[in-house]
Amino acid sequence: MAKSKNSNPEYPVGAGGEIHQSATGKSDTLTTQQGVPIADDQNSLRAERRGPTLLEDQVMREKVFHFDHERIPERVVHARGFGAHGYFENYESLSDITEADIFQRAGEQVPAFVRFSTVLGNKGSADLPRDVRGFAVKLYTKQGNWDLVGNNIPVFFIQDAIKFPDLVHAAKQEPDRGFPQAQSAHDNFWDFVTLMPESMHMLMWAMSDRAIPRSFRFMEGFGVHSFRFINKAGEARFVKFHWKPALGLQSVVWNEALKINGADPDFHRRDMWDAIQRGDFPEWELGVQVFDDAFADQFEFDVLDSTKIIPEEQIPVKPIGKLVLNRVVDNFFAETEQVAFCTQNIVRGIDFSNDPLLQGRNFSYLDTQLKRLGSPNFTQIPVNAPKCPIHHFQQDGHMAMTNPRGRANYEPNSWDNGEGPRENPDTGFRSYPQQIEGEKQRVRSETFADHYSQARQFYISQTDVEQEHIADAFVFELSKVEREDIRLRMVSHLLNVDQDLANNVAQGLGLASLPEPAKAAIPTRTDLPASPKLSILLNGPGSFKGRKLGVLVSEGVDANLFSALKDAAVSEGATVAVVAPTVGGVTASDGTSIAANEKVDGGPSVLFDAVVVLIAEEGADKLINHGPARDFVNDAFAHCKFIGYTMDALPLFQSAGLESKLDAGCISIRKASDATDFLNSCKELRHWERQGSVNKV
Ligand code: HDD
Repeated sequence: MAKSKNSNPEYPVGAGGEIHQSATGKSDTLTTQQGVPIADDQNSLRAERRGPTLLEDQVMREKVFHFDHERIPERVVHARGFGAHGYFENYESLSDITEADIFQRAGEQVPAFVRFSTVLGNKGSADLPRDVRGFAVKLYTKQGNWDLVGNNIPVFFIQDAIKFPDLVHAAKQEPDRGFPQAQSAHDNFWDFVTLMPESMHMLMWAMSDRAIPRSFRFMEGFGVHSFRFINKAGEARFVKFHWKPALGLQSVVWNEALKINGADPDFHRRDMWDAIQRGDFPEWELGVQVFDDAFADQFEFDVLDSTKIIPEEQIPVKPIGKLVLNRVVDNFFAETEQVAFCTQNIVRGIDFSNDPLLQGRNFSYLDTQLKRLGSPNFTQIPVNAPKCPIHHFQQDGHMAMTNPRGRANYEPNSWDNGEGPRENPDTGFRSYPQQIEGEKQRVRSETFADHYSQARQFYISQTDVEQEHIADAFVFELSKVEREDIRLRMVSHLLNVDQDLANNVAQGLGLASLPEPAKAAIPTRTDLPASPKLSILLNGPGSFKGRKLGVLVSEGVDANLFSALKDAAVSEGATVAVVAPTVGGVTASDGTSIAANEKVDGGPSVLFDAVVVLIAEEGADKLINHGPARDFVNDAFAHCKFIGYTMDALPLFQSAGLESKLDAGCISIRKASDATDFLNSCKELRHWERQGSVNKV
């Protein structure tokens, strides 16, 4: 009797990415999609040497037909993204709190695929606008795929999914003109959010340095919502998920972000690609905040409200495993573009909470995948296919690749003697049987009504430097807003967050006077203590590992100093990029050639975490009055970077107007041991003491 089942087959050669590759490495003959060898791929078929092209030309028609259909709709949000493969490794059994298979055994690994993204920009936009970053993780567990579709910010703009289309419409390009794209600095965005006070907490995060990360490798990730963990005994607890980067958190400064977008619009994806290719595998720890209903009931805010966090000081984050990204994709479209995350993809031992944002997402993601990928069979695309056995009776539809054999395509049936796939209450997914009673109603719970207290808590948890960045970001964005009433409305909200912040923003906007504070449904609580874990700078890694040192060299550069610097950087786990007057590189003092990675105007200092200006007398002339070289040091200085320099570089600092300003973050490098001292200083990442003395950037 035929068994009726789908069983996750190995994808057949030809359906995946292997069509052009010869197993033997020798060149294969070019063929059509039908496998017909092609004799001439340069010329279409025509009647007579200079006559019209023939409709009959099946080779050209097939090629152009395929080309015409190469694009699928880009994601309506998070269109620009970058994915990579890796694995998740579980630290210890969590069987006491969840029966999710992935968390049962210490040291066990499951494959993972992660896609990072910006939210607002279209697919071809730059990597470094001020924006939230998506952090979507697909874990191919033995009990099915679990997608944790999060962001690098633990809260969200809205509380109810019904407002998501409004939020996204307001934030993306304005509908009449089609711009600005990839940024929130425009009227519609600020109009909407200032009319939605629930977005205040998220706005504080979005205006903080979190929204301009140095790279994906230096970001936290958050599941945002409260989920449920359920153990074998059926006991449920709430859980919030956190990803903590092994290399620590780091962001750029705003003026730097603006320049990076021009110098290298692919800054983040290149960084990820390069790190994985050189074996420096990006790593995060998965941490959980687990709490019971009793905690939820007495917590100051509603744990179902996605505009709120639970401070780590209140419920510590317990590390439970690590995520390592160790393989770039073979094909961007096949994997990164076609990967389909769905918040509804959870596994036994995990359940949703009643967060109305999450509940709405569960509808939206499945729906959007059908639109984007065009078929309910998108789970058969290799990157989306589970890596555990699958058995079901769903079949047919566009692009069905794995229709089962046999006669039975329904259940129950008598064709398989009861051996075909059947439900199993012992191992099957189960929902937490939460008691629900009450009236069906379209309301927002009053427990969601405090919109300012955690916004204030976030702000007071930041260092002075970070607070200044937040104020500057509000000023920048609101200065792009044409309508003054919208600017005023934002300041009226800020007055409910922090008076100094409101004053600073009002001053930055040149407002003649402060508006009245916005009417608050619930007055701001001032008793919530600062949560130091919310600051990036208070939690620095104390390491330069994974960072990039840019070394500007001239002809005749001191070979010893250069190799001392390189050695010091490498022993810190950093990489070095050589920037030279020409991409041909330079000849060092000992006659050896030093290859360049960048010509100076293609490798501005914004691309590096710290810089060294290793100029020798011989080659100084070429750089001292060279605009891009001046910008190199000027920007590094203005962005509070650590700068190493040789004495022969001083005329360049002079020509950049910096000679008299050199401070403790500018370190002279005369002998090899200075290189080590310099790299030690770089562990601080930025010389923030300088921020007050440089022009605002
Ligand atoms: Fe969403 C994509 C994260 C709210 C509807 N979302 C998307 C992606 C991420 C998030 C990371 C990109 C996935 C990928 O790389 O392919 N979204 C979030 C977070 C939210 C959130 C953290 C709030 C906590 N999203 C949200 C709501 C809705 C959506 C409330 C709809 C009601 N999101 C979508 C979507 C997208 C999406 C339209 C676009 C492309 C896709 O799903 O696959 O369905």
